[in-house]
Amino acid sequence: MNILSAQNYYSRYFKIPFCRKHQSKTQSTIPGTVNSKQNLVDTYCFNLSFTIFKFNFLQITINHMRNIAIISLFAIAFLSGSCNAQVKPNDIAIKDDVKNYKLEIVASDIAIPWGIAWLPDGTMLVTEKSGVLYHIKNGSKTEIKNVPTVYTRGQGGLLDIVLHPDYAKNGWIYITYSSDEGGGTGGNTKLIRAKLLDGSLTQIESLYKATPNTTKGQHFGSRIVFDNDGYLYFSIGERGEEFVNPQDLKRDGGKIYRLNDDGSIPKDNPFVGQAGVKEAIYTYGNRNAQGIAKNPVTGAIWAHEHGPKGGDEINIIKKGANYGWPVVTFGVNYDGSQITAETEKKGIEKPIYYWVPSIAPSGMAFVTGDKYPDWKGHLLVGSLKFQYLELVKLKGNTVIGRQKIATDIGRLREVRQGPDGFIYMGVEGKGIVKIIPN
Ligand SMILES: [Ca+2]
Repeated sequence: MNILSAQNYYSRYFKIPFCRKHQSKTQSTIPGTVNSKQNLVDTYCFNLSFTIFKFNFLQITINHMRNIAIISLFAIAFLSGSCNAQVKPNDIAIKDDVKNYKLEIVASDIAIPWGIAWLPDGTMLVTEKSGVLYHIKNGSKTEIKNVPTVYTRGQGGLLDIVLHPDYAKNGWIYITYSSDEGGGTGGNTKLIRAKLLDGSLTQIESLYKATPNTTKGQHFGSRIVFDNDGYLYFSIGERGEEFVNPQDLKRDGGKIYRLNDDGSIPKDNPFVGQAGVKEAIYTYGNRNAQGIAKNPVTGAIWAHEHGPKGGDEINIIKKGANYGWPVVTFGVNYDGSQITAETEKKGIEKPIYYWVPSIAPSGMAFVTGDKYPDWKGHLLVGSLKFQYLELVKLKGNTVIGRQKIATDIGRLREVRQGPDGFIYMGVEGKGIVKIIPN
């Protein structure tokens, strides 16, 4: 390990204020942002390291020098203050699990249960990321046939599933997945609708396919929700191209889209009529939304999104709004380097809440009904990283409390309230877990 690689190594774990302040802010293609790939630690940091390097070299052998240099760099990091942990000022402390419930596995052995939807007979449809759509009845799983082939790479695969609000009348089921359809190698997120007949998907209609295909494995989204007026919203992440996609309305990715239920574009979508834009876009600057839900009180669409390191957000989705990625963020790059110094900017919608450190949110549900009196009217968000369900307590549109539920359950991918009023979680490696209050 040489000095520079040691420096990179410890910078993953430690932030050094005097280094960060002197980072050379090479401008990216987007005004007001810094291209993370071009972040350069300035000569002040390097010279300091190099001085230690020389000092060591004069006194010890080359073998020892390498080790001492690394130790010295860690010592600098330590002496420069305990500035390594990301801290959110005045954050709402998360309360411990009260455990006034039991957990019951209602469908077991599902690797990555991505989305859950209930048929009118109370049985469940569950997407498994690798491309299997399960029909679950009384705990037993049957694979639905004729599911489109998914492009499984990285975070891509078979994603969300939602029934049409008038499913009982029209039978439409909506599914998002990553698809290699169209030109170019790789894949991108696609939305279809289909009907279910004799255990098989039929009448499959393609409603939207993001372009271009890419072999990048990041940030496909995706979640689907209908609002009270019958419009369909779905998310596509920025596909690992943060400086290319989310702020460009002519490109897919880093957006939340709004369509009519047949895939046509609503005439009042915010960017309709603008030359070259993707007219299905409803909001932009969204990094990677893997939780969307309709607020049962206001009817508004809420979404959370993965931030970079720190800075996962909850946003209320407003027509035509820019949610800022990567122009503003509360997070930093995974290596600790700065993306932008800005956390807010005129014309950019602020999150109603953000998490530092990131919880890696997936799945989102509002609690209604009377099964869980303490949770009613509040929001549930799954955490992949910390492996619990977070109860986000609300007063109107303001977050006023946080509480852990199902602590240490595993990577929590999906949470929905079933038509029976119970909360169901999709947990990686476990399956579908029901929360039964005591
Ligand atoms: Ca934002």
